[in-house]
Amino acid sequence: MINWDEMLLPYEQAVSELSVKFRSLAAGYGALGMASPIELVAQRVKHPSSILAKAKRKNIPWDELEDQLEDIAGIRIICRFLEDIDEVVRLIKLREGMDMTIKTERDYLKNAKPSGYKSYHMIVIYPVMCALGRKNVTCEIQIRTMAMNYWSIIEHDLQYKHDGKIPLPIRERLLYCAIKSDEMDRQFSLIHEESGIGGEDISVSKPVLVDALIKNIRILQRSGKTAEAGQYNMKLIDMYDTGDLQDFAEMIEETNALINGLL
Ligand code: 0O2
Repeated sequence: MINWDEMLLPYEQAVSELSVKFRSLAAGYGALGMASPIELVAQRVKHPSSILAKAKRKNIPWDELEDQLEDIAGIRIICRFLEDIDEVVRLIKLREGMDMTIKTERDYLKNAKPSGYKSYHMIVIYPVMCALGRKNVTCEIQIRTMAMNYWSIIEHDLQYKHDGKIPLPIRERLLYCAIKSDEMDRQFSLIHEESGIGGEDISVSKPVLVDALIKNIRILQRSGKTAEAGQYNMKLIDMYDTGDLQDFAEMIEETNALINGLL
């Protein structure tokens, strides 16, 4: 008799902890004005009905469920660009021995599934200390682009709707979509490379810089540097329409220097 609450507890904790870790990592890039290779992080623990269905499909005995089903805990890392996938894989490998062990990797980017499915999978062992004690949780990390994710979510829903037997005409159209999605990923990669934005965050825009400058002005105001704060406020208003990104970046640097002088 399986006690589902007890069995799934460490898996729930593992996906919660891992999501926080990957989201924090992504936020760190943003805080430094750098482009994060991680766009989104999703987590899920497989529902008991899916666990039972998969165990049945793969002939896994009930008492070997946890040893043989490697994706009860699942983390999905969504990237903007194809090249970000390699970076995320590299970052995960750096964690080896730190907070996880990598068990296996499956590269469905180089070798797409016959369905057209593309993704990079890593099976990791992640130790948790939960209410029931310590447990090494096996977790599947899927890394893919937004385009791959879009395709796979729709295809996955169709698998369910058709009980795993998607009619041939739909499968053909899905394959066509997978090819188009692949083309889109490659075009975005080229645009990314050609625009020469390197490691900078392409979402850095005038509103982002203006907000950063106002944040600095407020720090100066609160620290008693009211004259300097007033001066930069006026400069900001004067240049709001005509200033370019470089002008705002320079003002941020100048105000950063003033703030550093306060410390
Ligand atoms: P769910 O509902 O997402 O959890 P295998 O029998 O060897 O092909 P295995 O051993 O589970 O499958 O490993 P694999 O192939 O790496 O697949 C693990 C997960 O990858 C799947 O879990 C899916 O999430 C995803 N996946 C694999 N192939 C496909 C595909 O063709 N289409 C889509 N949309 N997703 C896929 P589950 O348990 O199948 O599904």
